[in-house]
Amino acid sequence: MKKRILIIGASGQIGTELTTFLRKKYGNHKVIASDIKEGDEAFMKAGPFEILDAMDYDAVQDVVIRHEITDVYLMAAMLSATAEKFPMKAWELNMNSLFNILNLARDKKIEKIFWPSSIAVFGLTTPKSDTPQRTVMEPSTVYGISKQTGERWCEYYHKRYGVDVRSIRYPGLISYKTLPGGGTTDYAIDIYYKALKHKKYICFLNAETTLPMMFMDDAINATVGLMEAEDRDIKIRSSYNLAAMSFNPEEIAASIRTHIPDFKITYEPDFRQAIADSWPQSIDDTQARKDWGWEHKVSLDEMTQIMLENLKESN
Ligand code: AKB
Repeated sequence: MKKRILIIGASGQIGTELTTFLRKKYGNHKVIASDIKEGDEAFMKAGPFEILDAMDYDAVQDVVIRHEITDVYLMAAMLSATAEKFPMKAWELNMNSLFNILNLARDKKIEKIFWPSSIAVFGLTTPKSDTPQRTVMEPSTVYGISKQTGERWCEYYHKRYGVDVRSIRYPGLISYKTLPGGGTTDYAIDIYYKALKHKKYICFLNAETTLPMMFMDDAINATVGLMEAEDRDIKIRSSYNLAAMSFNPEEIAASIRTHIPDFKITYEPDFRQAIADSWPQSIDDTQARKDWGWEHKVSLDEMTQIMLENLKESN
């Protein structure tokens, strides 16, 4: 098979697990990991690794040509909370990296793109529960604005230049292998670390903040599933709604208490509360399930068990 994959942002939370998954599937030498910084040594040694700035068009093109890349997964981005602190940097990174890849595909230097969008594309005027695939979208965060704009450009490049671009609106993603950085949903990872270490957690969102979430294995299966789907089955070229579970901090704390009965959670909401309040509570992903057979597997309680078991072992 001619397929050769480049992952940009491979040392990040999603990139690390995606790289490992794709290397197992296609062979180590067929998956080129890249990031602006070096990652875990074992991970970098397992297959080809390039230091790469996603905003540097010439550098990205050079890696694409040298490694005869066919598919690119662009996982580099500045997430919601950090983006509020550095609005222009976030806009530059999130948009320029996308244009670099879209333009390489337009010029037929690569065949297929995966680009992650987010539930952050929705805003205060969007219906909060079972948010439909197509609805009002008035994002109020820099990150959300960049993702919504990105979605429009993806659809435009598909319609105008025939670019095969595929995308998912990720909910909050929970994993134990690599820490996330700068997101609003990150509390749902940190809480497991603190539960094991201190049996208490101070949450930066309030008790009732329900948000859509997903365990990383489901997210990786969805990502690769979408990339492997037949072209004719992909009906959405902006980005697909995707859902697994929704919970608030009180509910995840209750799930942790089934393993650590004296675990305590307290609340000190900060600027991230307003970001979370602008996002949906649950997502309708009927279209993804119908078009390319998406199915999630992991529930909140199953995820709690996996998280606690694995974090206990690694500590
Ligand atoms: C964030 O919290 O910024 C991300 C996201 C929902 O896209 N996890």
